[in-house]
Amino acid sequence: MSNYHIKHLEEYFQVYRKSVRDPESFWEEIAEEHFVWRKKWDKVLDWDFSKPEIKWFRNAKLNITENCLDRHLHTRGDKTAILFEPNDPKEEAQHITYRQLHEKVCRMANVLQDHGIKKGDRVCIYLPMIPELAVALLACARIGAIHSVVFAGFSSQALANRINDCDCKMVIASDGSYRGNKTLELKGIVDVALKECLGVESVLVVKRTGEKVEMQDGRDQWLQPLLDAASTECKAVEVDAEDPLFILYTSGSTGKPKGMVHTTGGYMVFVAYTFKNIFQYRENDVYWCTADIGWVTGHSYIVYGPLANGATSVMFEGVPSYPDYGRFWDVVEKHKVNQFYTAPTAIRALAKESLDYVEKHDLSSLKVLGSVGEPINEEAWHWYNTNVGKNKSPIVDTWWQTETGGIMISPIPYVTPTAPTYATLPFIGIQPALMDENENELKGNQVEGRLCIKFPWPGMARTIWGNHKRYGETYFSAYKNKYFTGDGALRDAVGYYRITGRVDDVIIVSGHNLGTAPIEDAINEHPAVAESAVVGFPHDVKGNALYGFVILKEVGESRVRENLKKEINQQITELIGPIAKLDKIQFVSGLPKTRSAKIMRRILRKIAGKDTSNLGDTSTLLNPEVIQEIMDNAL
Ligand code: 6R9
Repeated sequence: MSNYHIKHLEEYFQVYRKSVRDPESFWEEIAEEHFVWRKKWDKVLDWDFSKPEIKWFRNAKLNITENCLDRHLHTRGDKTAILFEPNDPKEEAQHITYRQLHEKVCRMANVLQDHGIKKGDRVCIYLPMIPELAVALLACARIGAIHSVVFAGFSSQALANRINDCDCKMVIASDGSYRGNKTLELKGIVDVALKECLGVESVLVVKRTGEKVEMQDGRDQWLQPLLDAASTECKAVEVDAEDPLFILYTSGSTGKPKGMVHTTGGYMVFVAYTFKNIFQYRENDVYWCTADIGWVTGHSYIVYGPLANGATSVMFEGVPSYPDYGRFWDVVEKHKVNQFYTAPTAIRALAKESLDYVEKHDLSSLKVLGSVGEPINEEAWHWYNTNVGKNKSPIVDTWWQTETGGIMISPIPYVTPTAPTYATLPFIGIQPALMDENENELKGNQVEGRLCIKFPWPGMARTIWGNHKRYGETYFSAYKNKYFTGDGALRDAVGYYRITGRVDDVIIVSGHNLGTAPIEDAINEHPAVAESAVVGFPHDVKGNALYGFVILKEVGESRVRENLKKEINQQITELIGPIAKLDKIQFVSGLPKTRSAKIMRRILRKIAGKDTSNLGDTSTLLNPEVIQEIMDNAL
């Protein structure tokens, strides 16, 4: 038997050593014993980080939906696969069994095929957190189409860019979405986007809110009647282990968003194995991850990881504050949730509200608490541990990225002793390295540096869609033969890792990655703006918030300037989405620049964070005089 389910610390160390000593036979055993393949691989791993090229399970054939659905039908046909909890607590929850989910996926897969979608085609999914979203992912996977989910909070421009970047032929959207007491339109956003997307042949529309929408003849259709008419059987299309399963965009420190490409076989093995261990999932548990499927956490740990293990995965449409701040705990009590996985920003927001919201609910079902998306600060960790976990449910602080596909550094609950703010130990098969500025690996403990990974793992992204060169440059050029994460980390005296945050120009706001470059581009498109620089500053709920330093072409009167602030945020909302709005905007006459004309963000970050006692070395600045002015007027 392979070590699929780790149960104590000694076993962790033993299995970890095995996974590092002989990664190929380790992953081969896991892959062989716990998944169904149409054809086995002839080699487990081919890799060369200098190219970069990574291939797991060479020539193996499979369909991931046979692993997530078909194989459970005999043993778990009537078990709930997806437990849908709607935005409005008065609307009834839906328990979708494995058998029903299989049927729904087959129906939708048939509809996609009827619309000409074939293996390898890209389908953009722009849906709120309703069951059709999960069904749409799986329906694509069923027929070998590549899904590209765009979070339904992105603007029409951001949506259009993503659709065009990977040439989607189809968009699956809904009329609108519910978020707390608000109803948002989505189809209208799609319509605007599609003016720029000439390659999209069809739009399938889910009815959710009943908004009035415009349907373009010959292009747009309501999905439900098509599903009703479709067959409940659809043969799964066989794909290669290295065929792409999905594309998911993530912000980079420069340039446009990167379409990270995840392939099928390795991704499946990695997300399933991490899910099983990091949440210690047992057969009758109810597991809930509050992320949106628009982000990687939802892909890996609402859909693929849980379903590959035959788990019951809660899908929540709403927000933590509606109808009141007790909503999360209401859902935990109602569905007797055993594993609960959320983001520090949500914890901090809830910790500001009365404890009554937590205490009036019975949370005794909880066994494991998870955290993801950004570093969890000590205060939030303790609040979570004491009030939600009642000091008995371990917190798994899980560090990973869109690029890594699945969790990389995390405690295993009831196995690894936890410590606030520490993601603790590398997961099985993961070989982290901390690097100093001279590209040397920092050996031993009590060191701090840049976090790299030395050896491939099955869930890693294989390329950036349409730009393999950028993939190499972004992840494999900073340190020879290592994957560079963009994060800093320290390793303490016992070998535990703490992630210290991004070391590049990506800012994590409420757990969402935002690159400064696209935000600055959006600001600079305003006709009154000459130049801008965006940095993050600490925010007690969002973790970080955005501070923009903006140079105007003409200084103008203060009333005009106040209006300009609104217009700049409006511009950002239109080009990216409301998540990228600036909390503070300061108009400046210049930006601190190095002699090579690079903006010295380090200084701006200090000013934005009100930490100006030591600005560090400013001797290489071209225009040191602007610093005083910026500090004098800082917000
Ligand atoms: C899964 C996800 C990735 C970036 C990552 C890091 C930050 C995620 C974290 C964490 C500290 C954790 N991050 N989890 N930082 N502790 N437990 O969030 O993917 O959206 O691509 O973000 O998020 O900075 O590099 P993604």
